[in-house]
This record gives sequence, structure tokens and C-alpha cells, in this order.
Amino acid sequence: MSTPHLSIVLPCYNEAGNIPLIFSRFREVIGAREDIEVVMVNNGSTDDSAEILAVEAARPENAFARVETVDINQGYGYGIMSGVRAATGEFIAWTHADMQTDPNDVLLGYEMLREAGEPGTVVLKGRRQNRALLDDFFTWGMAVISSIALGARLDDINAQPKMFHRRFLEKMASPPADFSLDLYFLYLAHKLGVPIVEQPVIFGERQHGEAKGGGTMKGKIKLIRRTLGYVFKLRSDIRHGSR
Ligand SMILES: Nc1nc2c(ncn2[C@@H]2O[C@H](COP(=O)(O)OP(=O)(O)O)[C@@H](O)[C@H]2O)c(=O)[nH]1
Ligand SMILES: [Mg+2]
Repeated sequence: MSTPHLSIVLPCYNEAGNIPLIFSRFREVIGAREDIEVVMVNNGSTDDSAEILAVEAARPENAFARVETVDINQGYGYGIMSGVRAATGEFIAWTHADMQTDPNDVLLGYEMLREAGEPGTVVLKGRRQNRALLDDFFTWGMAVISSIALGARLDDINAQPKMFHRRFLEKMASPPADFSLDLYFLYLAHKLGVPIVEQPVIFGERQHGEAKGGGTMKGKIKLIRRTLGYVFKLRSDIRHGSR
């Protein structure tokens, strides 16, 4: 493979059911392109993700992909950053492995990001379009709270993909190991005055396995509490000068 221009990182935590789908969808949308690499991170999965990843990555038609392994799970952010550091592309993206965001959206986002400005001067995030009214309301509420707490209007924080030029990576000096990586990424862009391009994406149903939250009312409340926890932790870190 020639030097990739875009590396797409997918953190996989017990995604055995989704992995074959991810490969086949990427195969469809990448086709014969040689400028894209997919970095599948096995983030300390305890199901048979490791075996399935090895089988898929060894297939000649999946030459666009490789696997990075985190032996013991140390969190979502830790897994993503392991893949990001192993990525060789000039541009880097991460997205989820649950097939809720179509792999093709990452390729469309790449076009948007390159058209949006000089490399390194903008970053990109997804913006979910087709959400239920209640989900939209929660997302809006979170945006308001994060605006007040952090002085930064951060909207639809957990939408995928996230994408940036390698130069932005140099700014990501202390990425959190937990689920607050997306919040940190957006906050950093805001703090540095780097415009955040929003890409409209359709948010589908998880194909296999279980989500960590969001789906049920109980899950939603947990997710909100967790996100708010991150917002206030980040605020306290900022005040104490550690971010
Ligand atoms: N729960 C969890 N998910 C992880 C972890 N590392 C990577 N992931 C991946 O993070 C993505 C988002 O997780 P998901 O459960 O779908 O979250 P939700 O859709 O926000 O409720 C999926 O691709 C997971 O496989 C981890 O340590 N824990
Ligand atoms: Mg999900």
C-alpha cells in the first residue's frame, strides 16, 4: 500500500458480531483506493474479536486494514489513542465499531475536511440528523450545560466520526483514557480557535451486541450523568492547569 492519506481508527470492545460487517462495508466503499488505511483496535475484548479480526485482516481483499491490539482494556480513549498513534496517514479519523455510523460517512467527511481549509486549520465532527425528539432534547441540554461550564459550545459531543490533520495530533498532549476523549477533542479545538466543521450523518441502529448506554431511558440517564461528570472533571482540570 502506498502511504495512506487517511487513517481510520475503529476501537472495538467486544464487537465480534459487527467486525465482519465493518470489513465488508469498508471493502465496498474503499474499493481500489490506496490512499486509505483502516486501523482496527482490539481494545482488550473478552469475546472472540481477536480471532475474527485476525481472520478478516489476513484476507487479501482486506489489505486496507490492520489490527492494533490492546491486551487489557484500559478505556475507550486509551484504545482510540493506541490506534491513532499507530496510524500513518496524513489525516486521521476515528469512528465507532457498532455500525451506527456508516463507514462511507468517514470517506465523505474526508472530502469535506479537505475542502474546508488548509490542512491542519480545521477539524471535523459528525452531527446526527435523524434523532428522536427526546434524544435531540438531551443532546441540546448537554450542549447548553457544556457551554456554561466550559465556555465552549460543544454540540452533539459523541457523534462520529471525528477527523483531523496529523498536525492537530501534536496539540493533543494529554488525552483522557476514558469515554471523555470526544469531549476533550472538541474542547481542545475550541480552546485553540480551530474551527469545527460539522458533517451531517444519519445515525442508525447498532447492528450487533450491546451499547454502553443511550438506548434505554436508564441508559440515557447514566450516559447524561457520565457526560456531565466529564464536563465538570474537565473544568476542574482546566482550573488546576492540568489540561
Ligand atoms: N463500552 C466500551 N466501548 C468501547 C471501549 N473501547 C472501545 N469501545 C467502542 O466504543 C464504541 C462506542 O460504544 P457503544 O457501546 O456503541 O456506545 P454508545 O453507542 O455511545 O452507547 C464501540 O465501537 C465500542 O466497541 C470500552 O472500553 N468500552
Ligand atoms: Mg453505539
